[in-house]
Amino acid sequence: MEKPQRKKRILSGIQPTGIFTLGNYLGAIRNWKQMQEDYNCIFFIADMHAVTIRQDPASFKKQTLECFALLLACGIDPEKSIVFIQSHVPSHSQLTWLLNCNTQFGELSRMTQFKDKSSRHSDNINAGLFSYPVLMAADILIYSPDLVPVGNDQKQHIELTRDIVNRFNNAYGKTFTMPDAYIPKLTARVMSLSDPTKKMSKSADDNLCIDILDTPAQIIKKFRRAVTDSDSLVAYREGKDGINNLMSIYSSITGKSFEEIESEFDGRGYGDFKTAVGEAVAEELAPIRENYDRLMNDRSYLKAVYADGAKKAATISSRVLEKAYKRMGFIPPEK
Ligand code: ATP
Ligand code: LTN
Repeated sequence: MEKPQRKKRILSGIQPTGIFTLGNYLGAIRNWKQMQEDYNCIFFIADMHAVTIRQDPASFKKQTLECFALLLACGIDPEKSIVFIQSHVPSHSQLTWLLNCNTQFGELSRMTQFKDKSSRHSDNINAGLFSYPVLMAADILIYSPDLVPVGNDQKQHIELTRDIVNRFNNAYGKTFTMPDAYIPKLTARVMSLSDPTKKMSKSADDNLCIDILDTPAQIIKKFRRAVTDSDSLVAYREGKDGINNLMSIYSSITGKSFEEIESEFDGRGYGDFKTAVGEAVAEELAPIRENYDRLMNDRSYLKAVYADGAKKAATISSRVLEKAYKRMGFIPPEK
């Protein structure tokens, strides 16, 4: 008889730096939801990553809980997946130190996210911001996942994680398994509606950013104001960044191909198209708002879910952590 294949393990995280955007949803969370059916999944709120940018303690605390509830509201199901808050599982920080000592200054200096964030926050270029990718490598490696679903912007960090695996395993013997990035094609990058050359980002100051808790009227209004080019052809072409972005969003929500969208809006101009995209997005997001309101009214349920998630995550992660300490030659504590 054939041996049943082990389900592959998936791991990913998201920062509680604001209410999730349509970019987070289409680029990440919606795919996570689907993956729960075929993989063993581990998802967490990356609160320790969020403090690499200065956070106001009261709003950070509030936002972390809101983001946790939002993950569940988007369909991440604690019966199927392990869901927790990163700072509740100390092995993440413990492994980070070991990996910090096995990562080079030069390679961290080349990270584009560091360059970008340090120029945007030049008053607070802290050591945590610099070693952000090392914490991310630790998040990944303590769970030995097969795949790490992320948007395109995180690809460089996964490549660094892979380099760390090679270096560590060569120096100390096989300790970590090699993870692979898993990047969805169509919505790897949802662009900003006010500047379609920049990615839609929850921490950017962008009044057309679509929050997944926006009301249908707010969503439609923002799409109607989306920046496009000056002709009127709904078609996916080089140089039409705004329209290309709207087409990708519409396609990923409705499942229609670019050709189908082009013929649907043939001769109808941008106004109709923008409204249609806004309506499709509003309809997709409406149930999430309802779930979210319900969950936020049940704090004790939320607490029970994150406590259970952290317990399971701690059990899995302690094995790899102990192995890493041992391989590097630390004396194990007496039990
Ligand atoms: P911040 O603005 O705080 O840097 P962010 O909005 O970029 O945050 P993250 O928490 O860094 O979001 O990312 C969570 C997940 O969402 C990641 O997998 C990331 O690649 C994905 N993601 C973020 N923005 C987009 C986007 N515009 N399009 C597609 N995927 C995205
Ligand atoms: N850095 C990621 C969030 C994140 C993550 C991770 C994603 C933190 N740790 C581990 C995948 C695996 C981001 O900003 N999107």
